[in-house]
Amino acid sequence: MKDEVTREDRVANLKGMGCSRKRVEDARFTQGKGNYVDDIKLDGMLFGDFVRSPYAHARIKSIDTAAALEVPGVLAVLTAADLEPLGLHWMPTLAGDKQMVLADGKVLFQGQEVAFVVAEDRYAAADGIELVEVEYEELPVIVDPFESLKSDVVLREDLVGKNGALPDGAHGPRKHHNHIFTWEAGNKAPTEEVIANADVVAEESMYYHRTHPCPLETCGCVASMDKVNGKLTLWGTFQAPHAIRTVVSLISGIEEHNIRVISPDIGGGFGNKVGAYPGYVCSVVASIVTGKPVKWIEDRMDNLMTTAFARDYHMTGKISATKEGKITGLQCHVTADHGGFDACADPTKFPAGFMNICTGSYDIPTAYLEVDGVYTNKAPGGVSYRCSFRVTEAVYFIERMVEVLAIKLNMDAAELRRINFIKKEQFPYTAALGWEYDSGDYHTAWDKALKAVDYEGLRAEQAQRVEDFKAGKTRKLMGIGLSFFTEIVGAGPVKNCDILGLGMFDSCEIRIHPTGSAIARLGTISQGQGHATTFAQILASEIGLPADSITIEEGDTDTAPYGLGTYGSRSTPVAGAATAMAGRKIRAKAQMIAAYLLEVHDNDVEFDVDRFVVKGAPEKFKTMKEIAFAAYNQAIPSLEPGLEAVSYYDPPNMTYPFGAYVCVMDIDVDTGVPEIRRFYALDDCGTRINPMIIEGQVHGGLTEALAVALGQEIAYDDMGNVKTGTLMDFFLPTAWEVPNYETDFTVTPSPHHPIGAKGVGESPHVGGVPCFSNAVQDAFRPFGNTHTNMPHDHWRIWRTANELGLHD
Ligand code: PCD
Repeated sequence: MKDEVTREDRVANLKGMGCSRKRVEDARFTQGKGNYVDDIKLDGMLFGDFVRSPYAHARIKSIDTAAALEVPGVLAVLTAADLEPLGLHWMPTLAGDKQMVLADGKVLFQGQEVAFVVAEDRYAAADGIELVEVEYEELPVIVDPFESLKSDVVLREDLVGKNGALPDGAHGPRKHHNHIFTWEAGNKAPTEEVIANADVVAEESMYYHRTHPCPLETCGCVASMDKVNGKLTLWGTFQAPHAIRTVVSLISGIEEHNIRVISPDIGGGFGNKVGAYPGYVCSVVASIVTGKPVKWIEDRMDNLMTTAFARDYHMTGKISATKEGKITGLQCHVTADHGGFDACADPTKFPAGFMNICTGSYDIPTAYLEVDGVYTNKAPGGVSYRCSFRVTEAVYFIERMVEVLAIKLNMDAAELRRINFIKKEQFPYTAALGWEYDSGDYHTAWDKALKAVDYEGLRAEQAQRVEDFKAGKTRKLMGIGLSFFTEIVGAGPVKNCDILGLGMFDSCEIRIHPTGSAIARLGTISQGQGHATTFAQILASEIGLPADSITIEEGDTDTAPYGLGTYGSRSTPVAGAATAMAGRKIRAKAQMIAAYLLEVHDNDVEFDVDRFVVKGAPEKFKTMKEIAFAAYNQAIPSLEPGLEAVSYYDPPNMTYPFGAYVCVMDIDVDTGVPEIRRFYALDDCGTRINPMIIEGQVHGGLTEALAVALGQEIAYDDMGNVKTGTLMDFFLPTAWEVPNYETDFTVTPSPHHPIGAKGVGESPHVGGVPCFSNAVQDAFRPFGNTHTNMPHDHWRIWRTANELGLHD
């Protein structure tokens, strides 16, 4: 029988950092007790929905709303003409551009919002939409950014001055009326020189296709203007509720204290819910006009066709090396298709996000990157989709370039990586394109990964397979996909990262209750990541109260401290740090209280798991629970009552998680069907808060990576019609397609983060896409393939086999 509570018991009781604590939010979610936006039902609530353009580019000659207004239940139809007097027919985008809220004179992409029908319910709104008569005059459609830059057709007439003058855009001079910006990093001339004089140069062009995060829950909101007290409440699927409040205030003129933004439960965000959409503005206006709450909820097609897409990067690269394989230089040019409006959600100074992390995990002395943003007749957006700001594109680029270089050098791609990795002793490492990587140990991770999969054995098996294939003994090829990635997450230092002028710090406010339980509120917002579970674990370890006694609350701007929200895997690096720092303030005050209660000097007590102990006398202690009570019940000289703390944390740097992935794939050359035999993922996200949640994040991210690499895309035809606007055509993997993932880890803490943690949510996607793609490419390498574009769906894989003559 155990009669003494050991120190281990006390640690276990906290369920603090490092513990695979079960997700506290799941009790609700698995019982249908979640509270999503569409669950909100208010008295007299109306429903608004959009008339959307069937054309990708057309002039609007007229809009006749008379018949729609006759429909029983339809109360109002808003058009740009109604919004114009309020100055709300256009709105600013996060990228410094502006975007039509409702079509003003023309439409620029299929599905664009033309009119907003407000009705008593969703069905009446749908009937009304059918009867709004819009007369369009079709204009030439441009879906190719290269053509766009050559075309006489002006997509954005609003951005061309009199006499055809081209005023600068938000990111400097524009070269053409359909050009948005040019963004450079690194040194052009020295890089060109290195490449011109190199022993070996590999060149490749690749298209990272347009895709979409497609969260299970679509975007939506409920706006409720209380005209009596002048307060606007806005519930919505917002990944950044405070930023939305500020934006709503700036564009509506309603003072910020009169706006309450609430993000309730969110059914997946994946970057899709960072930006501001016309639906939000129209719902607010409709609520002000009607004096009633107005709900707007997208359907699946609306979501896929019109809300923020991801990628659409055409990348061309050159990589140079010595004969031995030491990389000497890297050059990258991107033509970035931004659609009709530049509505990316990157920090202000980074119009191409963190694409300048494209030197990857390698010690590349010289590099140059140039990105041209271009308008086309496609939906706007360009948010992340499980990649902080174009890191997925950057990692895909470098991980393909390294493979292409290995082919050129006739070298093993794993070995080529190994000899070029940044070495452990080089950290903090400043990359040629400017970032300072905080910490890393790439060789250890790589060796562990290759050993775990028996890399040598796999290569031998693959060679045998090629022999067998040539001998007609099999029709299946084997591909070994490798990728090693470095992520950059935790935007970010306020000095270089802001969104709309709002510095990207984050926050945590803690209140300890007298009986030793607590509530902590953060500026971030979970969309499924499990913050209510993990942030309580950070606090449990920092303040010595059980995680089960700590409530985490996020997403209500009336109660939560100001923060920039959850995307770019920034919650752990930034709000997680704020949580630890606020916890330490609590602990500092607790120390004074404990010393007073124990009648010793402040410096004579020390923290131990869940208590303060008199140094050298472990039997003399006060538990945090006792201290909490004393904070409210004792008059302690020179200390205020209560136990609360707040921290606004501006991180000194981003964090740089990394990982080593290997995919083993069999490909049937006659059907083009890939079969994933094995997927091994080693992630290093520094200190691990909840290993089980990390594993779940990795599974989720890898599955989205599989989707993107092997079939998911938003495709357009020449007329700008979206060909993949429903789940019949848009590939969303199910348990059927998903392999068994093997996860692994190393731990290289971030030296500047208070608990050494780095983000992890995006990593598996960032590293996963090139890994799946490299596996496909590698299977065909022995037959002369260097590169084929994603998505590698069955048809494209079959076509590659065909083009390589494997069907002859
Ligand atoms: N963690 C731990 N540890 C470490 C890290 C982390 O534990 N070291 C955990 C935390 O706590 C949490 C998670 O994990 O819970 C995550 O985190 P992070 O990384 O920090 O992140 P966040 O910020 O929180 O989040 C964000 C992300 C993103 S970005 C995305 S896309 C996605 C992810 O997240 N999304 C999502 N994941 C997820 N999941 C879910 N479920 N849902 C969702 O929606 Mo973007 O930018 O937005 O594109």
